[in-house]
Amino acid sequence: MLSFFAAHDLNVTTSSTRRRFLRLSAAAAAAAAAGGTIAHRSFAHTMAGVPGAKAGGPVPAPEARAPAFPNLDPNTLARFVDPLPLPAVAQAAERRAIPGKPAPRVPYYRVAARAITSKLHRDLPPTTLWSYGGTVPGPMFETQSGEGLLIEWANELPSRHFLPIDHTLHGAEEGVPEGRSVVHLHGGKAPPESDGYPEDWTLPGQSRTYHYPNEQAAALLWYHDHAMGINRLNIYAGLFGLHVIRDGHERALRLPAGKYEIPLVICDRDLSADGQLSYPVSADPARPWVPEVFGELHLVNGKIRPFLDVEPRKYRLRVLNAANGRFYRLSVPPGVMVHQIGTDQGLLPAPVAVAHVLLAPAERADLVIDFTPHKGSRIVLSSDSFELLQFRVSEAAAADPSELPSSLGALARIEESAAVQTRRLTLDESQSPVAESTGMLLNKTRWHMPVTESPRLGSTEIWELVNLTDDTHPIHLHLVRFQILDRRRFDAFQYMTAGTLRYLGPMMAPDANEMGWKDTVRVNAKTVTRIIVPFVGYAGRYVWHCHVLEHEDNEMMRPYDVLPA
Ligand SMILES: [Cu+2]
Repeated sequence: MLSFFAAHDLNVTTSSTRRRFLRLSAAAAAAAAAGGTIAHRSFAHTMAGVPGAKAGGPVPAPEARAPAFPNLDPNTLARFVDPLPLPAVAQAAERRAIPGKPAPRVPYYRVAARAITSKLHRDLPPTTLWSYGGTVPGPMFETQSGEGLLIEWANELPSRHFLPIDHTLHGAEEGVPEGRSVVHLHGGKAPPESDGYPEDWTLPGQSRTYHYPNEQAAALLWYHDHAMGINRLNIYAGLFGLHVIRDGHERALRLPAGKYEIPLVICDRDLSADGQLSYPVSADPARPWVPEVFGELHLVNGKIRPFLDVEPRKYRLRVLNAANGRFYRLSVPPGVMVHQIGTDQGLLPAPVAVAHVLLAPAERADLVIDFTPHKGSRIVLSSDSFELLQFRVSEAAAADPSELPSSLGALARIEESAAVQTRRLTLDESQSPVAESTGMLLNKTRWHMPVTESPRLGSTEIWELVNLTDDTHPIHLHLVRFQILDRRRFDAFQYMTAGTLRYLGPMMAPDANEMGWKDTVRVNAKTVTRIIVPFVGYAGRYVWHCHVLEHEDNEMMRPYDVLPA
């Protein structure tokens, strides 16, 4: 058994607790201000050293913004009363030609984003959500490597948003349509015009057809909204779903399949007492953005704390962390054997026995869990103290022809010498005088500034991500997959004052369950994380960003250009 999360990952928890405290404090201050007892003053922005940053002046005292209902207490909800829903498999409407190519004709799907209501728990009234295809998560695309598909993404959303837009954020200014939406296939090697560029949104009543060539190895991808400045709200509202790619290599391994392969999409939400989505706001109604969101309720495939009946045999669990900002640290009770067999972009070289699985937002884990010795047991999948899902293992013996091979296939590590360039890129945070986050940047550069990263198609680069902040940031690059080289702690104070990099410890190899292809990497606080990236696929404009959605929406995202070879 390996315990493979490093001590510095715990910064996530520490920092989140600090922020939660500060946010609650701010809310209390606002409520008091509404009563006339405390004159609330907004924090001045302090973005010293950040090009293009403006210092925010004093602003008028905010009006009361207390939620109409206090949030629902998760302890009031009965545990494990709803069966785990499984996402429906998307059905192609017909076969169509790819634009500009008469043949071959490929499966064509149409998926509409629209408002729905859904019961998140047996004892709750229906909750208003935004959905792809009528469910949250949306329909699951079952696809084959090398077999492309077309998806017409139709925007049938309401024209007004139901969650708190912050009009001070880039791309979300007053007057920009609130019902905007654009879909990105996370982990997909897609041409730029089908990648879902954040500013390439559609309006309600419009649609756009994207082509996904699927020329990539078997992996669990996911699609989600990526609309500029409101991405965090659209995903919180429910705009996400899974896209599985299969291939012959994976099929030959005889892993648990069919009804023994279970997708698990995990996320957290807050609900008001009447069961409606509650997205937290700052104390300043003119700037409702909050730096992170941590919901009290945990949903798996759209239900709060569901259960799943299983047989005493092996199962394959395809897990996605679809939360806005929460890191999940998954575990089952000791004695239940779990192996990780794959990561974001496919299989590991060999299974890794795991005691915990740490998943940042957007990361995926491919797990094999063995219920064989646990007939008649009830086994809870948890994240620290949060219960997520209960497995109910039947008493009757079950046949299990599936295998957990000792080797999953060769996976060559990329030599550092293959890189033609190393880019040093910082992760930056600015804070108010009371340590409330006011914004995060990549390389001290805002979204609208000219492109600074332009790798050439076909070349390999090392990106050295220098995290000057107190948080772990999951960094995601569109289009490509990469390997993690190493992580190393450094003296952030010296870097910020003198500009020189002084390491404070040895190079740490990636964890055993990070040794596969990745598309999202945890860049730990005060740590340099190096990734090696072959830029293959297509020339054109893409983005890279932090996958804490509140960070992404507030400038922690940059365009990059893949130049023609
Ligand atoms: Cu971040």
